[in-house]
Amino acid sequence: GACKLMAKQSVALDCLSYHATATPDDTERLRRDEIPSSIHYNLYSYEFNDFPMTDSETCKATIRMFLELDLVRKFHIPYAVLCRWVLSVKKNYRHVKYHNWRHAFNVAQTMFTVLKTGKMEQFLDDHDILGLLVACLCHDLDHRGTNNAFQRLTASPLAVLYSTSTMEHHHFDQCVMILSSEGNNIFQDLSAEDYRKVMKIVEKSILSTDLAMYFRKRARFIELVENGEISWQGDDKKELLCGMMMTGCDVAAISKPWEIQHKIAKLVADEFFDQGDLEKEQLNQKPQKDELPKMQLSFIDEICLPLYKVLSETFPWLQPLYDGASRNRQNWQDLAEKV
Ligand code: 5BB
Ligand code: ZN
Repeated sequence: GACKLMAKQSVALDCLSYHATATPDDTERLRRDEIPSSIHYNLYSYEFNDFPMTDSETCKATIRMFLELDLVRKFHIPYAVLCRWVLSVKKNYRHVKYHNWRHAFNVAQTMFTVLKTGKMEQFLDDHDILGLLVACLCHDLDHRGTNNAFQRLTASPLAVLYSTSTMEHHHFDQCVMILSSEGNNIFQDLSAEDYRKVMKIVEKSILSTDLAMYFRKRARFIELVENGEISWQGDDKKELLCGMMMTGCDVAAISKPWEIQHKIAKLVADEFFDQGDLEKEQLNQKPQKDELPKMQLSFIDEICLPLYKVLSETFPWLQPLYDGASRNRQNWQDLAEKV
């Protein structure tokens, strides 16, 4: 009744109150900076590597993606607002080992490659493309390095607020909050109808990054493909396609050249084991210890290869994602057999 509602409101305030946006100085500096070309940043490549880049370069490369997709012109995004928004988004990622700004940036770059090199642009309209790029950049906002199960088990305020897809709902909330902060609304010139349309795509795309939704999505996707789907038009089919693309980009570290994949897997493992330490502390649980190569093999076999298989059979220009994951499977297999 009323008491429960009050409790929920205070939980919501607890979860939604704090966030910071970009400083005027940082915004002004970025606004004045020259934005190098996509070629300069290697943005069209499935083998893109962000490790050598500075944070400032990742912001400029992000702006280059908006320019190259012609979103700034088509949606009348004020350039200073775009600069401020990118910096604000970066600022609202925490310095956890894996689910940080660099991960979000890489997911966005993979989406860019999938749209351009992967030729997926042809199935989407401008609203979808804007929504997808924003969703990629925002899809893990304020991640704490712990998963949904951890939120539930520790009865975190977030889990009280959202019982399913807990973190993903929070990522979307954070995305909305940044957009509604003074000078951060890159959608400010959209009509009410376009605004609603793009926000719906952002929301559905962020929620679809909950891996718990992936298996259902994949089954429905395969069903459509087997029934000869080729147009992918219509809200439901579009949403499914965008969801599959989001997951494909979210886990694309698995398809990177081996040196990159190996480094990123270690970051994922570090974050997993940090959560394991917290579980021991807060829940008296024993961390389940398994070896990294074996864990990566099951991740590749159960999640990544089936996803990239159906995607590349349907959209041939996405084949490099399958091939990269397949090569890394062999590398992890070799390591698993060594010990
Ligand atoms: C993932 C789903 N989870 C509920 C149980 C464990 N699995 S898993 O066996 O596929 C798995 C995936 C196990 C270990 C993993 O990493 C150990 C270092 C991974 C893994 N996940 N490996 C990766 O390289 C990447 Br990228 C990912 C995706 C990032 C984590 C996504 C969040 C999943 C939380 C449920
Ligand atoms: Zn992610």
